[in-house]
Amino acid sequence: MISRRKFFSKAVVATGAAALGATSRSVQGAEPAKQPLESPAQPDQQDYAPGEPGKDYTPVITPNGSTLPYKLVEGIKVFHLVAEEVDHEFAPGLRAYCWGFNGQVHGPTIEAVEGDRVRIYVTNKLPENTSIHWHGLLVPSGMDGVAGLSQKNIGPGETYKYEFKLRQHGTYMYHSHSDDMVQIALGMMGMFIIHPRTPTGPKADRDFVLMSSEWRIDVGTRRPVPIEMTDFNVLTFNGRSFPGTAPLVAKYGDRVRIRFGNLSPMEHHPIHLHGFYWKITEMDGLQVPETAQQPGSTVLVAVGQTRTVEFIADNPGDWAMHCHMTHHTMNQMGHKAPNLIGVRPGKLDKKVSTLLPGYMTMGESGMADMGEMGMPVPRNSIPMVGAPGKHDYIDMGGMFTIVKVRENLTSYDDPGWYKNPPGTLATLASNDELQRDLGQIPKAKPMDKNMQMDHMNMHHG
Ligand SMILES: [Cu+2]
Repeated sequence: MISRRKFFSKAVVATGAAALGATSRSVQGAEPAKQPLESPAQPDQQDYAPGEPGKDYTPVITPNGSTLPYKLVEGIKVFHLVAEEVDHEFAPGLRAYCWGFNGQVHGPTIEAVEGDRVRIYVTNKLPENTSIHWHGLLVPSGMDGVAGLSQKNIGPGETYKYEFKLRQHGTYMYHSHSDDMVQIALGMMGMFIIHPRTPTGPKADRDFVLMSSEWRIDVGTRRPVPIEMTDFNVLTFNGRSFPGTAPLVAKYGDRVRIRFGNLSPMEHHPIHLHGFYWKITEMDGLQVPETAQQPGSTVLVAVGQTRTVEFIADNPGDWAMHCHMTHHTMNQMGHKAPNLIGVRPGKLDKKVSTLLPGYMTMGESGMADMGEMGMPVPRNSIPMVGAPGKHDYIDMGGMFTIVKVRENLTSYDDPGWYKNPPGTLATLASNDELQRDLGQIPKAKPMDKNMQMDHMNMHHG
């Protein structure tokens, strides 16, 4: 950070001076510093040439999204966000009228360089007031975007102008800060990436941006419910639910950076990656010193937080990356169904079907096959839907995507499914192998529904 660096160096000098005088002063007690500390919120006077993509930074990749273009006007980067209703597809089969920016849900990623001066016009095409907050950015108070507190509301049809200098670098966000509950539930948010003016550390070969959110969209309807507090049924990365999420493709050996942001209305998301360990290099946009970077394969991204991770793609394959809350890797489902695991439906289906043609008791032996059965679903809904995978049906949805790492890639287009080298794929065990290694062939009669009931009774009685 440009001005923070200055701030810290002066702070060190001040602390050193205080330490020298400490012996005499400690008797009388510490005196407050008389010289005001330089605040990082003071404007940085130094001028920088506008950072250029490809020269000053490698642009980020927003899967299923885009980067907001800018225009240079007298050395200032000029952006234009248009807040508007968008007919948005979450995954094939589910569309809803959301609120986003420039025809997209979420809004396009804003990308710039530390030291750049940006001017951002916000046009409001919504039927109500709005305003935009630059989440994590150090801006003058009047540019902070909290309607009523920092500025007037942007009325329907109006265009407001924000302008400030970027005096930090890292992963940030922007979102509506007027009628927040409604506008965030309807999707009014995006990522704001600021590249360092003087990069340090290894350069990322693949630099991805993933924003998490959650929605309540009742089956068969086309409007997210903004008053929902707990029962979200559509979970998204960059506004898309699996199988609508684009894979993150990397070459073997690439340094991969993923910048997670979470502006879900209510919930935190522990994002887990299979096949690799990463290090958390940034928290809320601030660089973590290398010696303090936490290693792991799951990162909790709380509402309002950003977390940036980096890893080397040294493990070829198709790797799941998803929120580890199991209800967050499901698509639309109600949570008011009775627990039918182990229940004997007996003749129930037949009896009910005389009243409700096509009725079927669901869930008595698990719920994994509901998507695969291709059961007729209400129009415009993706209840329990996953997608066909290479080996079988993938019965996950929601906040789920695939990291695809390949040797000998010629482009970063989706390379299709991974071809498992011989001997590296779990397969059905042969009788010879079982006899050799276990000394027996396990009796593998699946649990009968009636047996399952008796089994449960045995445990409880
Ligand atoms: Cu989650």
